[in-house]
Formats: sequence, structure tokens, C-alpha cells
Amino acid sequence: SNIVFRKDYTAPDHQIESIDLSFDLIPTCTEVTSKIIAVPQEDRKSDDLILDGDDLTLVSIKIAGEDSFPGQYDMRPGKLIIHNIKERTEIEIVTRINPRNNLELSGLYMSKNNYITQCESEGFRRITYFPDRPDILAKYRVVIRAPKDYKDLLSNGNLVEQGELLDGRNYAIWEDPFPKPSYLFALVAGNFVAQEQKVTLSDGREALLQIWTEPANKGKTEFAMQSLVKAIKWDEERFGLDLDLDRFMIVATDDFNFGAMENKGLNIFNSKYVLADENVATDQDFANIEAVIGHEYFHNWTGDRVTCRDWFQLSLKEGLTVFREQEFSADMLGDESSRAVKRIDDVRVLRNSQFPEDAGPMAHPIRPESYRSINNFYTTTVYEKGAEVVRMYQTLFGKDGFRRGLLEYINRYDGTAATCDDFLNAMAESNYEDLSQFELWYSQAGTPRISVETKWDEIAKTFTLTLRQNNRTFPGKPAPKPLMIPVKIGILDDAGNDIPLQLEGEDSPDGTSRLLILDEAVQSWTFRNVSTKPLLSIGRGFSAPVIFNTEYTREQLAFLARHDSDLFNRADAFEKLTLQMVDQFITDLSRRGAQNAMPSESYLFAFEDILNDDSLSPAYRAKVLEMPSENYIAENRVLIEPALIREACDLIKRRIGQRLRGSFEDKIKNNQTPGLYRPDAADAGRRALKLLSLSYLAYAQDAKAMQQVRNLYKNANNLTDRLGAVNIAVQASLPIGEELLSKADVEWKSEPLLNNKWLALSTQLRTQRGKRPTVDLIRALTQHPKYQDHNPNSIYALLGTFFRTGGPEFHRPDGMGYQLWVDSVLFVDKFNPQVAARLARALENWRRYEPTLSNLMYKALKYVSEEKNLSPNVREIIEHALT
Ligand code: BAL
Ligand code: ZN
Repeated sequence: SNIVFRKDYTAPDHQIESIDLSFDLIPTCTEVTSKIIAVPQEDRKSDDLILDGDDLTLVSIKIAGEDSFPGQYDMRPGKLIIHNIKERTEIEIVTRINPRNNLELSGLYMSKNNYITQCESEGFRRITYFPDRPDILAKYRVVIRAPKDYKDLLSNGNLVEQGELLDGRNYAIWEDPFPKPSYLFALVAGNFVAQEQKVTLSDGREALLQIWTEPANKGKTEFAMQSLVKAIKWDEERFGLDLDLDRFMIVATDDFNFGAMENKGLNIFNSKYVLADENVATDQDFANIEAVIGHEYFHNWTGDRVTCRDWFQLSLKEGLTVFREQEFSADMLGDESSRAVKRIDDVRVLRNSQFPEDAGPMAHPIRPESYRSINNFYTTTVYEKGAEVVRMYQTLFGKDGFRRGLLEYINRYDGTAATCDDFLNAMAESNYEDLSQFELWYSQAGTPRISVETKWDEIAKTFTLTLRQNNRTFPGKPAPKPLMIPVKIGILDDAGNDIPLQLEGEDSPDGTSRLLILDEAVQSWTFRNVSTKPLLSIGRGFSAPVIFNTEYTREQLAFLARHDSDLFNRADAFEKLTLQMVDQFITDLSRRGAQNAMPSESYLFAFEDILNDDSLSPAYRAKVLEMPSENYIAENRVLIEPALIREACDLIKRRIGQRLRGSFEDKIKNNQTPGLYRPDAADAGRRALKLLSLSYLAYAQDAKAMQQVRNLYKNANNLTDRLGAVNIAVQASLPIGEELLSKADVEWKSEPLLNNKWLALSTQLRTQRGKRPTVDLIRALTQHPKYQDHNPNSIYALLGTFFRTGGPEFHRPDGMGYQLWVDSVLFVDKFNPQVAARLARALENWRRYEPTLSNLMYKALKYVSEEKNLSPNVREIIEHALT
């Protein structure tokens, strides 16, 4: 397979005006008839109409109503080329496909006995021959015929007709009034139950909302429906964007590569982002459902009505839609403290997974320049960093300016396929701003590092801030240029209050937070009337996706953690303080055992201060006081030593648990959530603080806490607590860990969602001395009835979680973890390359590990690279890792 370059884009020579699709659904031999109207474009380079096709059996081709003859078309690998299309021409193509055998879950496939499609990015070509590229927008009419036991036959748009055929089969006809690219096509057939609701839109129209699930999941869609209604309202209010359809459908399926998919009018969801009740979903799942339902709904405007010209522009819809989703979730939370929790969470995702990507071999700009498999570029860079780039427009122009720019973009490009440049220009022009430098965010990869220097002149009462940006260089690429970076700052006085900010040249102070625009390599700002010793708070609210290299002392960090008026930066200061301590522990442990190491008194004081600060919401306290993940700690170290990181983290948690016992016990007592389970932010926050407290006490092997963990598992009326209890027991290596896991194994039966949670929990078991290694258990669990060999959720829950978070259980000096990785990647690659490629990425940062491990990782990568029949997807990941 070839590498595709952004610079090679050319407009299509033919557009497709409309497509009539008809399906005769049979599991192993579905017949698809496609009638397209091809329209040659004025400025075309060739009369050849180029259609993509993958894994199709061609039955017949008719051109302009006539049977085709040899010479009229040619077949090449992956292509069907029809010659001489010089005028508007009808072409009818019949193909056969095998949904039952489609384990790639791309195109038309079966989930149990239901038919499901997934066409983004290049799945439609696995259904029929078609120019499968997002800049071809056609009108769709779809006829579905299926055996009589298939009751529900769904596709995009409006249901025109349905009924029974003479032979007893069922049929349905759908028409989508909006032209769309092929990746937004969807078809679902099966037997479902639908939860329905009518909503009145802002212009008075009524729309029907439906959530379709298998009958067993009836009753688990209430929360998803509420989320959808909220999302519709929010987009109306925040951006004036209305639902444009009479009917909006969501279907849940257990077999799905993505989280969900924004097909026009017929969103298809991984069931974990739809189904919820107190027994199958945690607080986090409820929050995720609201977010993902919002995300897919928001795509209706940002993705569907305005789509992408080519896949290099993926962030145009994904970065923007993630940003809209984040704003939606934050607005649903309301108060400042909850919004801060949401922001901290989003930034943790970025730092935990996007920063390593941007620093590693798969680094790419949010608008990549090339790919071998586009599926490998559904990354945290395109999504989450993309969202940060979109957020910067709002930071620069304010909410009103952002809205103006977004609506301008939609007005200009409605019904067409656009580019990232189009979005930037709409933003720039509607805000009368020159954003030519901002453009670099789309073309430069790597996380910018900004060194921070401050100088206080006590006599002149001036405070000078100097920022220096440093951007990652890539061999063979032009030297990076300075980016345009919005830096929000504040300055604290020695009592911890914000100082009114007055820049040199200003007559009077203006506010206590300022947005500075860093757009040169080095820049300085001087503030006046700074009469007490100042302390800088920089990057407030995480105003740009960058790393600030600050040189705060421990005391200064503790001070910021206590006083910063910006809740994000307060949390950030505390995190830096913790990271410093972890570093110290790692150093001590590697040098001399240091089993007696203790966090400093000032650290414990700052910790306890936050823990007991009732002016902060429980959710916020829980978020701040949670230890940074082992991966995040790893990301901040020069050399990664997983065993030492684990040892340091465990020891720190134990010490904190021992020292702050009273405060933790108090939090457990005062954060109960009696009565009916409610997944709202307030109750969820209480549960989080309670579980956090219990966790620290468990690490201290506190006998009372152990009993509380056991009771919590037994008596909880919700999964958050129940799962939290097992999680604490296994992670803190409590003697009851395995016992709770086996209880859960028996009690969490016949629920795919719970099966996956149980598998993920099992990966967290710590190997006990003289017992079987966790890696052996994981291998054995691939034979467990809860594990479904071909199901992406299963694979991610067990193998994905283990490879990503197993720490020293995965990174073993005997290489057994990597052997499991090799076997898994090769096994999965045989049927689902997209999922295999995601698993494969677990080793890409091998160079950063201690030599014993990195040698083994290199060998594992090399071994996989020597496999002849590797998919292009996995090959791309492995080759990047090895270069
Ligand atoms: N478009 C793929 C899934 C999503 O980002 O919504
Ligand atoms: Zn999306």
C-alpha cells in the first residue's frame, strides 16, 4: 500500500449527483445494487471515472442502461475505472459482499444477527464501488430488503415507505434530503426496541428522537435520551444551530471499532456510550455518555453539514467537535469548581496521551502531511490537541467572537467539503484579525516548550516576565517557526491575592488575569506597581497546549496550590509538587532502598489543607489529590523505569494514608450518598472523594479500611462504589483483592458491559510473591468466557488496558509482557487491523525505557516487523517506531 500525501490532493474529475442503493440482506451473500449518476466536471483532467472497491465480488455493470462490454472499464487493485464518462451518466453496479465474514467491522458487518455499518473513513468501498472520498457529496436513496424476522430496517434521513414484499420479506425505503459523503452512510437491520421522544425545536418544528437497542437493554437508554435532548437545546442556545431533520436516531451495538459514529440522522454507538443504569455504568460512564452523545450530535453541523475535503483535514471536524463537546459538558456542570474539574480532566487526557504522542515517533501535526492508513490518524493529536487549537480561537476572540467565526464558517461552507484553512480564514475575517502565524498550529508537530523567567525590581516596583519558546525539530523538515501562543497569566502578592495588572505604557491596572500573546521566539512584558514580592501564575485554565518550564521552589508550588485564584492552576501547582516528590522518591529508592522515605511535612500539610477545605467541592478535591498516573509520571522522566515508578507511587500512597488517617476517615464518613443513586456531579464528586480517601487508607493496609472496602462492595447500590471497591482492593494489593474479583466474576454475569469492566479490573492485579504473574493471568483470560476474541471492546478492556497501564506487570525484564503483546498484535491483525494497530502503539516509545526493557521492546517490534502479511495499519505503526 502507498503513502498518501496532503500536497497531492486534486479535486475529483466527476461528482456523483445521487446514488440509489438497494440491499438484499443475507449473512454470507448480500447483494448490493448501486445506481449512481456521475457528472463530469468542467475542469477535469480525465474522462475516467475512478471508483474504489475493497473485498467486493463484482456481478454486473450497466452504463447508461446498457450492459457493459469489455474495454469500457478496467479493474486495478482496489479500483474500478470506467472510461469515457464525458457527460452525465447513469451507472448501475451489482456487487456481492459477505457481512458474516466481516470481522474488520468496517463496511457492512454483523453483530450477532444484526446488520451494522461503519463507513468512516474508507468502509463504504467495502459495500459497493464508489468514489469513496469525502469531497464527493451525493443524495442517497436506500432500499433495504431482509428476511421477515428482520423487523427494523434503518438508514439515513426520512422513512419513505416500508412493508412486506410478495415473498414475505420486509422492506424499507429511506431518503436523505441532505447530500453527504459516503463515510456518513449508515444501514442497520435487526430486531430492536426503541425509546422515543418528541422534541420541539427552536423554530417550532417537532422532531422524533429514537434510541434503538437490543430488547435486553430496554431501560438502559433513559440517560442517553436526556443527554440527547440537552445536546439539542445546547447547540440551539450556544450557537443557534438547530436539528435539521424530522427524525434523529441512535443505535447501540456491542461490536464497534470506534466510540460512536456521526452518520447523518442515524448515529451508531458503541453500547458503552449509550447504555447506562446504576448497575452497569459508573459515574464516569454516565459523564462519558453525555459527552459522546453530545459529540456525535454536534457533528451534525460540524462534520455532516460541513464536511472535510480530504482526510488530512480530519481535525477540522474532530478538533472542533471535541471542543464543542467539552464546552457542552462544562456548561451542563455549571459551577466554577465543577468546570475546573472538567478542564483538569481534559488536560490530563492531553498530557497523558497526546504529549507522549507528540514527543514520540508517531508525532504529527493536527493536520497530518501523509499517511499510509488514515485509520492510524484518529489520534489524540487530531482530536484533543485539535480541540485545544480550536479553544485558542475562543481564548483569543471570546465566546462571542468564536460564535461569530463558527457561524461564518458554516454559512460559507454549508453543504460542502472544507479545509482547516477555510475554518481559520472564517475565524480571522469575522474577527478582523490576521491569523497567518496561527496557521502554524496546523503544520508543526511537537509540544512547544516555553521557558519562563521572571524578575522583580523591588525599588522600581516592576515585574518583568520573559518567555522563550522552543519547538520540536524534526530531521529533514524545515526548522520550526515561533507559534502564536495565548498565555493567560496572573500575579499573586505575598498574601496570595491577585495583583491588579498594569503593563508598562498603561495608565491604570486592568483586571487580575491577562492574556499575553507570545508570537516571537523571545518576548518580555513588564508590569508596574508591583510592590510586594510577586509570584507568577502562568497558563491559567491551560490557555495553550504547551509545556511551561518553570522553576518554582517547593514552597512556591505549595503557595500556588493554596492560593491561586485560578482553580486549574491551583491543581496544576499541586501536581507539580507531587511530581517533584515522586522524582525524589525514585532517586532515593534507586540509590539506597529508602523504605523509610517520607513525603515532606510541607507536602503533607498542603495535601491535608486541600483535603479538608470545605470551600472546595468534593469532586475538585478528589481530582487534585489523586496521584498522577504512572504513565504521566513516566512521561515526565528522562528514563522510564516502570518498577521504580510503581514502587515510589505505592510507598507515597502508603505514607500519605498512614499520616492523614483521621482526615481520610472523616471524608469517608461525610461523603456518603445515601438513598437513590444519582449520577449527577455533586453525588459523583462525593463518591470520588470517599473512594480516594479509602484508597489511601487501603495503601496503608489499614485494617478498618479493608473492612470498609469489603462492605462497600457488598452493600453498594451502584457500580461506581462496587467497582471502586474492587479496584482499590487489587491496586493496593489487599488480601481480599482476588476474592472480590472472583465474586465479581460470578455476580457480573451476562452483561457485556460488566464483562469488560471485570476484564479491565483484572489487569490491575499486582503479582504477589510466589504467585502466578499477572501477565500469565491476562493470557489465560483470553480464554475466559467473558472475553470475546473478536470484539474490540473485549480486546481493549483486557489487552489494551494491560499494555497501557500494566506498569511493571507488563514491562517485565523476562519479556513475557512483550511476548503477549507480539502474540496479540499478530493475532488481532489477522481479522481487525484497525484494532491491532491501536494495540501495536503500546511499544512505540520503547527508546525511553531502561536498557533491559528497551532492548526487549526493540526485539518484539522487530519480530512483528518481519511478519510478511502484516496489515498496512500495523506496518505503519511498527515502521515509525523503528525509525
Ligand atoms: N468520526 C468518528 C467518531 C467520532 O469522532 O465521532
Ligand atoms: Zn468525532
